[in-house]
Parts: sequence; structure tokens; C-alpha cells
Amino acid sequence: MSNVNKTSISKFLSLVLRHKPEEIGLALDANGWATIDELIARANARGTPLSRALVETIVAESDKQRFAISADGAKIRANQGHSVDISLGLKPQTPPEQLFHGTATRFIESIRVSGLHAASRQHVHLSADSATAEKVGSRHGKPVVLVVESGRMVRDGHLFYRSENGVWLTDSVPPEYLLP
Ligand code: HQG
Repeated sequence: MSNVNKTSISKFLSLVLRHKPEEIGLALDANGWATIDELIARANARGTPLSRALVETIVAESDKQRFAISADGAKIRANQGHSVDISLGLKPQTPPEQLFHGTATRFIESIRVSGLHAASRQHVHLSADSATAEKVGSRHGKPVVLVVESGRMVRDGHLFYRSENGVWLTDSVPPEYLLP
């Protein structure tokens, strides 16, 4: 299968595992897991060609390790980025002293006033390095990288989580924790 087709299937998996499982009538459990057999059957029923081998290839090759397969091999979930109300069951972790958030220049004014909000997702996404944050920001326009004082946030009682694929997550970042 071509990379273009793999990308479109990966985007389909992101859509149904993070945002709109109902699009194909898929059930996610409380922790965001879907049964792989059900996912394949429902995708095929709506004309998206999917097989166990293809699911495994996409999970293994995902550049950002977007998906995880359960230890028993029966289930799949997205590692982060959900807008549906599931719990990843992550335990709070201590982040590095600084984390990075990539955004577009046109959002800066609003962010400086009201801080970072999760928008449609469950969490604000932060990166451990500024190069990754820059890539995230460029998805939205001309990128700019903000430096977040995550260490100070933790000491002030904010909680941070680290997703399976290394993205740092927190509920929101008030503007006073953004470096000038
Ligand atoms: C912005 C990708 C105005 C925020 C990436 C961002 C990531 C504000 C946008 C993951 C704001 C939300 C998530 C405020 C926040 N005023 N704009 N007060 N607060 N924003 O896509 O972080 O490839 O929901 O800066 O790698 O860009 O999908 O979040 O620009 O990990 O696996 O509102 O998605 O991963 O955009 O990206 P998003 P994000 P995948």
C-alpha cells in the first residue's frame, strides 16, 4: 500500500479513535479502547479497507506513535489528542522545568491574554523540545514557539501527564507561566 493511502487510513483511525467513533458506530470503552475486530468490521462496512495486518503496520509505522495496541492484542486506542470524553488513566508526572508549545503567530495575542486552552481537545499539548513544538505550530500557520514554565506550574499545584508517545498534557496554562 502507498504512503498516501497509509496516511489517509491513519487519519481515519485518528478520526474514529479520538473524535468521532459514532461516524462508523464504533464503541470506545471508558479508557478509549476499541476492539480491533469491531473496528475492522465497521470500517469495511462503510467502504474503508482495513485488515489486521494494515492496522498493525500503521500502528508500528506512525511517525508520532499515535496509537497503541493492548497487551493481549485485542484492542487499539489513540495515545493522545482526544476530544471524546475518555480517560487515558495516566498518572501525574513531574515535567522538566520548561516545556514548549507550538502555535501560529495569529493566536499569540489571545494566548498572551487568556493563556493556553485545550480548545476542542481534552488537554493542552506541550512538547519536550522546541523543534517538535515548531512542527506542531506550523500545522496552524506561521509557527511560533512559546516556552512554558512547567516546573513553576507544578510547584503551584498544576498537574501534568505524559502520554504513551511522549506528549506532555495539562488542563490549561495561565498566561503568567508563559515566558516573555
Ligand atoms: C491554540 C498533533 C487562541 C493552540 C500535534 C493551538 C499535537 C489558542 C490551537 C496535537 C488559545 C489548538 C495537538 C487561546 C490555545 N487563544 N488560540 N487562548 N489557547 N490556542 O490542534 O496543540 O498529528 O487542538 O495554540 O502534534 O496544535 O494530530 O492543538 O494552535 O500533539 O497526532 O489553539 O495534535 O498531533 O489546536 O495540537 P489543536 P495543538 P497529531
